[in-house]
Amino acid sequence: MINDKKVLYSGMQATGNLTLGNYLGALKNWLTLNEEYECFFGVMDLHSITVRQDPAEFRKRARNLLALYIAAGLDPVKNCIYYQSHVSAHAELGWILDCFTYMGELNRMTQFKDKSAKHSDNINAGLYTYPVLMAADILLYQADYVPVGKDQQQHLEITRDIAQRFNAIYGDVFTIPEGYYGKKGAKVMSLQDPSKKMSKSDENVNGSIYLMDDVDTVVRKCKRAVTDSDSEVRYSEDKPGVSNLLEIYTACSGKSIEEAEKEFDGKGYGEFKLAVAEAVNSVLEPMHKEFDRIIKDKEYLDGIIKENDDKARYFANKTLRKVRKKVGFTDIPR
Ligand code: ATP
Ligand code: LTN
Repeated sequence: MINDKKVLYSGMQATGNLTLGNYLGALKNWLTLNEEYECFFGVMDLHSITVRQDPAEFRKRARNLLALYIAAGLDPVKNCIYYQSHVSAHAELGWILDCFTYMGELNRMTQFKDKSAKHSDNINAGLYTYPVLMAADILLYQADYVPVGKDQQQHLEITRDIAQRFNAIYGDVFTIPEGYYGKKGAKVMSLQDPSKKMSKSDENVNGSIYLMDDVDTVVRKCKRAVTDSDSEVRYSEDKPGVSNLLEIYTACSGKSIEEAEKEFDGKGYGEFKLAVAEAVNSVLEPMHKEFDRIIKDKEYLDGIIKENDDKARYFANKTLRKVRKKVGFTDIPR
């Protein structure tokens, strides 16, 4: 608890350009939570280097991500929005927790398997211990809830296992976090292959709608989205393409699936796809305006970063001190 509020922690990697999946599966849910909880949202730049990054591009992406958090509606005064790499406690606790994590557990992680298949020339140890660093992120802030997309559920489970193992040895050190999964948009699929999740690192750019895509690009991508050979707008397991578009449409418009099915009853896919594009653009356009304003205001953004770094460090170091003591590291009063 911080200020009598439960703590919520989440973040995104500063790799690639954010997609509508990131927004609907994660960011959008964060917006509704910041009144009720004490929230920390990291730009997960330590995690990003598990895949090679071009330094200049990476720096820009990380800053854009931070600005996008704010543009999407997260108030940087009420929420602690910060860079993971600015708080060294993440890397320190990550190492300590490595020593409380079994290789057998890490071997089961599906994200590791997927990413090593994708980056077979660079299967590094960081990619392998990625979930342990993620556990450190969450446990440092004694988070009660972690809002993420369904794809991160396995990482959350290992976080709980590590925390419980540590607590069983040393007493109540960590809060055991729970996942928090939004109902709509929990898993947005690729527009080109609805059996795959929409992902910012997908090579096929037509599969993903990026938050920075302009109006015409969104229309074009929606028009090209894979559907099926009949023409019925109906939510069903055997219609993965149409069902995915319905998920996107309802998440962006606030309508229910039933309402949407009724709205497009007897109408073809062409009309439906245009309506999906319009709903998406109505979400993206205001975000673009805010983003442009924020990213230009260097002084404002730098000020926010400094303040929030300090806040994050304060809470993270509090937990780290406790952990160091429990483990038995030697600290002397200074
Ligand atoms: P990458 O392609 O680089 O692995 P990603 O697009 O999967 O990236 P992450 O940075 O791994 O995105 O995830 C950021 C957040 O967005 C996480 O909470 C994740 O669960 C959520 N998320 C990512 N993709 C989707 C999706 N298609 N649908 C719903 N949520 C998603
Ligand atoms: N692995 C996460 C990003 C992430 C994260 C976290 C999310 C890193 N550390 C801590 C929540 C809490 C992902 O979304 N791919």
